[in-house]
Amino acid sequence: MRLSGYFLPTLKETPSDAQIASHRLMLRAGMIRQSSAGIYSWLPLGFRVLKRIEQIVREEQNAIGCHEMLMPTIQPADLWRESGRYDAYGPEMLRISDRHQRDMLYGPTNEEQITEIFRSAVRSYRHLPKLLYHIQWKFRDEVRPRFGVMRGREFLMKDAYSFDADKASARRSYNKMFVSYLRTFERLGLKAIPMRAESGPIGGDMSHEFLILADTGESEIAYHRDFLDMSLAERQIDFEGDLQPIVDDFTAQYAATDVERDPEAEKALGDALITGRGIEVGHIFFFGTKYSKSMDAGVSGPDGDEVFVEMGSYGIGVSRLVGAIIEACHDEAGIVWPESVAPFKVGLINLKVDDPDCSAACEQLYGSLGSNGVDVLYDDRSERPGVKFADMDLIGLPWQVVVGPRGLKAGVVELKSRKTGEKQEVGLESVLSMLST
Ligand code: 5CA
Repeated sequence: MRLSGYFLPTLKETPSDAQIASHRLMLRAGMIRQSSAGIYSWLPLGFRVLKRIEQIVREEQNAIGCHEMLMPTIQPADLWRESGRYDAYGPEMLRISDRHQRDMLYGPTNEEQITEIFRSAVRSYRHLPKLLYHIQWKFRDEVRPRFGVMRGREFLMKDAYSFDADKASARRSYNKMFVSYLRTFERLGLKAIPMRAESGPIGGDMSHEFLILADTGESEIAYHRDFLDMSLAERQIDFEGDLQPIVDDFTAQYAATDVERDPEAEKALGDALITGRGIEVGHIFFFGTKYSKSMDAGVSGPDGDEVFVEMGSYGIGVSRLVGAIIEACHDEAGIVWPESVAPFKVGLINLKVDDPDCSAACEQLYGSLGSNGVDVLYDDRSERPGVKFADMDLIGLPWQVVVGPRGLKAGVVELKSRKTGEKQEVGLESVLSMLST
């Protein structure tokens, strides 16, 4: 992408209404624009990151045999009357009526809708288990939308739903999702800790939240320090095998949020206890037959008797993750994207666009990196070097390649890692091979 023709409206001033770093940086880096409280437009740079995150989430859902579909944003109120949640949900639900005065709503989540689809299509335990998901916009009329996309009113969620014939099988579905979440967050470059959580308006008796550590997080958390060194790392995972040992590993130690915290258990931990704040990036629930009973979603069991299906639901805050990753990955100069979600891998800076040698070298690098499948943002604007450096640091691409007349005479360009700040002079050929891996 050539920056001269791109739409990247960066801001020099720090927006005064943005209270936390990620919100400020997303506005300054030209990633989002507010439309109204808690509702945002995604500009090209922000949209690229959103899509990268969405894709990682998608790949990890597909890897456990969860099938992607797409349900609408607008749902009929009658479905929610069946489960009893139309009244229970309260003012967070955006209620609308159509031209025939039919009550509709903008979905805050999709348990009712997926249960309706399931009950009309699956009649026998032989077709279970089933795992389905979609990545779709939600609306919750939050009392206090704040921190940009972190607590929006309109936000993008991946929500998955599991259907099983009995509790043991439902536990296997829950475990698949649990381990898949660990993998997803690791791929996103985040340290996410699974914590015992409250199930709130979704309901149910087993629930874990996945939180990343950040001082600006909205949840108060307490956990055993062992979590800091835990990861799946290179562990080979067989999703069709027994995942309970992995789930046990990650739930053996104390970790809880807000009301689930247990003062006794915390006292016993002594020095091993860490308390702080975190951002909830995922939440999984097992709620058994709560919706299948109220909505009459049954299948015939092995002995011919009708059984209500055991269900769970599993959310990831895709748009919240954009902010959460920035909270975890930034410095005073701007964002520092993990490579897995960066909008472009490389920022190519032409220090002197009116110098034919500089431009020729940049064009050549831009072309060859592109043909090697590397995403490059090429700063071909006629701006001062200081402006170019500052913008490139602000938008946080993992690698910067700086091409200037002096270096070129010696056949070298400068390669800078945004994360470490380390700079090295490298030949044109080697920079190509170094960045093409
Ligand atoms: N139906 C269940 C799971 S599919 C559900 O709705 N769970 S939830 O309420 O916990 O939301 C799932 C995830 O969406 C949360 O973990 C959080 O990361 C994200 N989320 C929730 N509310 C907001 C919001 N107002 N703004 C941005 N992200 C949000």
